Amino acid sequence: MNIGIVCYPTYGGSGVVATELGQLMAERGHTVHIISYHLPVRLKSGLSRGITFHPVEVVSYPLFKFPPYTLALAAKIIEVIQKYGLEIIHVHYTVPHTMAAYLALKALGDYPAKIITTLHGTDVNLVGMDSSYRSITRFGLEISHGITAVSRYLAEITRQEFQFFQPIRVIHNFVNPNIFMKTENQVGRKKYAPCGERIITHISNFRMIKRIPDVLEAFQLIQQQMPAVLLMVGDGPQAPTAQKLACEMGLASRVHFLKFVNSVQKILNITDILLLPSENESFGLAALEAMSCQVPVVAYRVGGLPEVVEDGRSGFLVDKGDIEAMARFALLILENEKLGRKLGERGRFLAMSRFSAQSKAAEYEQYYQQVMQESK
Ligand code: GMT
Repeated sequence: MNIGIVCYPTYGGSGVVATELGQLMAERGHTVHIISYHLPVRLKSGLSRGITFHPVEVVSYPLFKFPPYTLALAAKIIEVIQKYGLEIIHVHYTVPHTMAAYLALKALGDYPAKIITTLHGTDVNLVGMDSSYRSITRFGLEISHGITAVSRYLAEITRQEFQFFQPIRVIHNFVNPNIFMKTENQVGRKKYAPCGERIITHISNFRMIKRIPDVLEAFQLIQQQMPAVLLMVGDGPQAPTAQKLACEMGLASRVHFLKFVNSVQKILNITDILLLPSENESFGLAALEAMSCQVPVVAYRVGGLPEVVEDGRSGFLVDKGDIEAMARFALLILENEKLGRKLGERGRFLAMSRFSAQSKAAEYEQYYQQVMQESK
């Protein structure tokens, strides 16, 4: 198949899922065209065979207070279709990717490629529900030839909130268990925990929805009971506030803000517990990557997280806002090596049996074929 993948290139999960799926499809013999405004982060190590990257260039002009990205993207999709004849345009994150793909097909006189939209979360349950985007998001759902959601929770919330009753196929996110696997990293451990401190990690795009202050507060309670350090991986709008807060809480020497790291798995390999106290999370890719590295997860019981983390078996889920419970469960794991090991092993088992990259790539491939056979 000739597949176009439209995505955001950033560190957020949707860009990671999109580009890793592109790589998997290319490995399976398909031709893949990735269309985005920058080279996606997980492609920076190099493009593999069968993948071409097409950058979207947005021309700015004094008249444009807001340069029209949707039009530039549609124009790029047109160009790629004219040159390579796409059969599937798989857009990740609805806004504005689905609308741009639709525009491109219309501009080419109803070109017969199929648009598949993968919903990732905030595209429908936050941005899409804002009154300024609601109607156009619903339109995007209606004109998609196929729709997938990364969790049952997200499919359900989309049906309810948009009163949208066409089929939504749930294909959970995935992890490559050969990359995200437990390996020794004594050097890393010594670097951040020279005196044998326990290592707590948080990984996110540091947006409000991630509730970064809750991470710091839970960590404060943990480190009052045992020597520990906190690794904050990622970057985003809340990072400066978090740094300031860590200082105000007297935690500056124990909290390391690592920003973006090239190899998340290396950090997970020195991590004892991953904390994920998000306000909402349609899936929680960071939790799955941790589980794949045998790291227990302590998170809020929100959104699609219960579909990823088995409460009591691969980590613990606590009520949203219950920072004390989060710290208590983290301490329970840290104080009980056997429990930590059991949770880690179960997480690895789940990652491999339910969320392996190869099985999800096969599901997407089968779904592409199904959508191509259906007429709409
Ligand atoms: O975080 C966002 O605002 C958007 C998006 C992204 O690009 O990272 O995140 C969502 O997609 C991920 C991949 O499917 C999911 O793992 C995240 O749970 C989801 N984020 C939210 O629902 C907040």
